[in-house]
Amino acid sequence: MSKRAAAALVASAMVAVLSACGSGGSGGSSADGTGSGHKLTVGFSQVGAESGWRTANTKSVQDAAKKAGITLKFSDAQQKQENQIKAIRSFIQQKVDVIAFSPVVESGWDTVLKEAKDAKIPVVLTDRAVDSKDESLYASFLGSDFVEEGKRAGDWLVKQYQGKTDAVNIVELQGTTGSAPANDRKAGFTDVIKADSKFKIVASQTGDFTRAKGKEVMQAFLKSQPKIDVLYAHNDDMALGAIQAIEEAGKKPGTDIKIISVDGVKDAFTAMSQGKINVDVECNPLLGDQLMDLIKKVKAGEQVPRRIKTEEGVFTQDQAAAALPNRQY
Ligand code: GYE
Repeated sequence: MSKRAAAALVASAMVAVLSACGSGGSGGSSADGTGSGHKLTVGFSQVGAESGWRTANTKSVQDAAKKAGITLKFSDAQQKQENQIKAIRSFIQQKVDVIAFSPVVESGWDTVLKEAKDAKIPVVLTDRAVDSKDESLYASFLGSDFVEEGKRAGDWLVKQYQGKTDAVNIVELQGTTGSAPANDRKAGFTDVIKADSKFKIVASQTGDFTRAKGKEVMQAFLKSQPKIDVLYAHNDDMALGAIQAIEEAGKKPGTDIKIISVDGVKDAFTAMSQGKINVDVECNPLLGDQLMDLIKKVKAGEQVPRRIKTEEGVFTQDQAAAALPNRQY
């Protein structure tokens, strides 16, 4: 498919979702908005509480469920796949109407998804994707395009060093190993920077999307790498942890080491307005309303797009202070 055709497809899917939000967002005439009078029960297995992004996402999902008159059974997996599998099995046993979940890693879901399918409980993926070949195992996936986010991070870097020939040493703080955002943000970024051999990823390790791990791994990078020009962090929490490590090592984040981050949470905008992060690629966690709408449609047997992408931007330091008061997360 051409890029333009793909963009048109995504745009039409988004229009469909947006207009659906307008009409069904308040729940319609009956509690579940399907006109049946039966209150929907949804089992939702969340990844954990590892980051500012996640906190905002959880709140968005819980608020939207309440608003839509949906009973939400919420389960926190503490970043462990085994906990998510247990939660999904328990939702199946409880005969919930729909299961929604944000898979901590991409692979290893086929068995439990097949169990849900056999029990005739539809599954909706949100935020992160699975790599299952069998597409009948889930109804739809609502979330960001992480490869695109990685590319945006790479595009900024390429522009920043345009016309320069010296080697640019990059350290990378990866998200949770095996997760869609870690895999895809790495792939998108690498894809863009590989065109110019001056860009070198000299060290790359997981910081599990947390501040504490981001700090710890950055400390190790600072010890082992004689020259670091750029830090690419797969999320803001790891970037914020790394900033502490850089400052404790007597260096200036954003100046001595340029910092590229992803998410766009408030704390990162504050750091950006102080010159400590150079650019932040936005990833929107406020998926709750769209998710509830999608769930209602799936339960009602309506045709839904297989893939619904969220719209996002890129923010630089000169935009940070102005954008800060309006950040919702
Ligand atoms: O970027 C990170 C969180 O899956 C998009 O997970 C999400 C990522 C987000 O822990 O902060």
